[in-house]
Amino acid sequence: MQKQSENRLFLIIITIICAIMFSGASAACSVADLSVNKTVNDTHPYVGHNVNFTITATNNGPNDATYVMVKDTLPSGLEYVSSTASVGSYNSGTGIWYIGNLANGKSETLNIIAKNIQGLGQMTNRARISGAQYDPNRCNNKACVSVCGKLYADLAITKQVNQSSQFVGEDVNFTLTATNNGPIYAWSVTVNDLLPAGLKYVSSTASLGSYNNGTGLWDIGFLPMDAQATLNIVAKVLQTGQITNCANITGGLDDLNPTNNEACAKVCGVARTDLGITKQVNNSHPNLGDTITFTLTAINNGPQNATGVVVKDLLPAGLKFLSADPAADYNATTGIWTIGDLAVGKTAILTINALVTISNKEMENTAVISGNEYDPVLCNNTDSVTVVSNPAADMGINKTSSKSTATVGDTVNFYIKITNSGPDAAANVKVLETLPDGFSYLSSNATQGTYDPETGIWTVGGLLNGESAKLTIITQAIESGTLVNNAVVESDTFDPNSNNNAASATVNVKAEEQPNAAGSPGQESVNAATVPMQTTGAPALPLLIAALLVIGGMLKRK
Ligand SMILES: [Ca+2]
Ligand SMILES: [Ca+2]
Ligand SMILES: [Ca+2]
Ligand SMILES: [Ca+2]
Repeated sequence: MQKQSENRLFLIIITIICAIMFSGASAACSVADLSVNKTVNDTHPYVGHNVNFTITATNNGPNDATYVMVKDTLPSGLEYVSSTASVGSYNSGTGIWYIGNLANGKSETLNIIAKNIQGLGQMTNRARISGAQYDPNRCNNKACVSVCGKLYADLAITKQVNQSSQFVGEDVNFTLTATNNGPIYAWSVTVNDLLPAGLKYVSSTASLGSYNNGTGLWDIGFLPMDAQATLNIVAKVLQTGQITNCANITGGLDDLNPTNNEACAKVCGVARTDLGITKQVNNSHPNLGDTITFTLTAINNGPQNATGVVVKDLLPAGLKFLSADPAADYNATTGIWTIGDLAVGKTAILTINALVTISNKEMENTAVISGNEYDPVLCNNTDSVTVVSNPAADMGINKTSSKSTATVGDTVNFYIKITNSGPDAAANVKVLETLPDGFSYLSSNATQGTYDPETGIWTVGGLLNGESAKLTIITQAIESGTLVNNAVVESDTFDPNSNNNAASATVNVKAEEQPNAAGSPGQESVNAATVPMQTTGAPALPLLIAALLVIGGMLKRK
């Protein structure tokens, strides 16, 4: 109906103009070759996207044109958005762009922006120009341009791992989530997730489609708008350090948002190995001055090889380092035993020789092992041995006699002194003091303990560091000769110096003088008891008595 009325109007106008011309006036029927051209900026607009049509109306003359208009009705599938005209205005309802006058040689333009609401398929937009003048060339009065709609879908992938770090040999769980953000359904959806080196496929579960661990392709297929599909992949960690696992998603449609089409998850492979140390000593109760040997055994219980293995074992006070084997691996100053690499199941052994420099002391010696790798079992990384050095007491003995020369029948005193020079108390001290033949025991006295003349044992008992005890034995010389009296001290306590544990006293005993013998044998013993040790010379009192006897005899003879 509209078109018919337009044509009618056109004919009326032409009739009027020509009637005037043919009425004898000078004017003749005007001729104007109008043409229209149409272009579009995008022949394949995505659904929901705009396209921009440019319509150009031109008067090719030779006369000016009037009542010029272009009719351009948008086809179904294209929705009017806006328009801009160089002259006149466009009525999207009627599709008419009324230009009015268009001078010979002039052009006017109209831009129409329309949205693709159809999606797929061809949409042809036509334009037709007309004016009041006679148009000798109708072939250029129409123009059309077609657009073909396209679809797209914004696919997205996310990827997560249940643990950011995991021990080598253990599993991690990756979760992939594929999403179709639309605006329409997607097909031929595929996720590529080939596990990188350092991860070994164990198993997988997909909510949609299937996963091929050989190709790494998760074939989802059809994925509705706003729908999600998930894939769980269990993989074993094979190596240490960071391992990056990426996945990307593609589909049969264009994806206008590529930023969310790849996702990566990182897992850090952690090495672990169980190092252990044991420590032994060959003598846990040594004496002062002993050399003891520690044996350290380091072991790698696996499951991985160990690197940077060191053992710290500093000798405690009271133990002086002597040597180590292997010597180069042990630093006695720092106490560090450097092992370095230690393969699974391997052991390393170090021996340390140490001198015991303190007595009566409990010394704990600890070794601690460590390496570069994580050690899940710490209770075997330390081992200690306790060395308890025995008490030590340097017992010394000194022995003298009241005289170095004597006559048979004389009383001879033996003086025995024992001293504990420490450093500790001496327990159960005894002195073996057996009189040699030639002396007859008379009596004895001791500052501590008792002397048994039958056994010759002076049982002293305990002596503290620095304490002394004395024993005096009173004897009578009954035989002549060079008589040696030995004495030996001992105790249950270790004696670090055995050089001073024995002493002796020698007495030269002469035979009794027969002619002038006077006095009883016991006379001298009484005097000797009052005379302290006298190693040389003769007692003064017997000489005095002998002199008095000689003088007495001389007087009788007179
Ligand atoms: Ca024309
Ligand atoms: Ca995307
Ligand atoms: Ca360990
Ligand atoms: Ca001694």
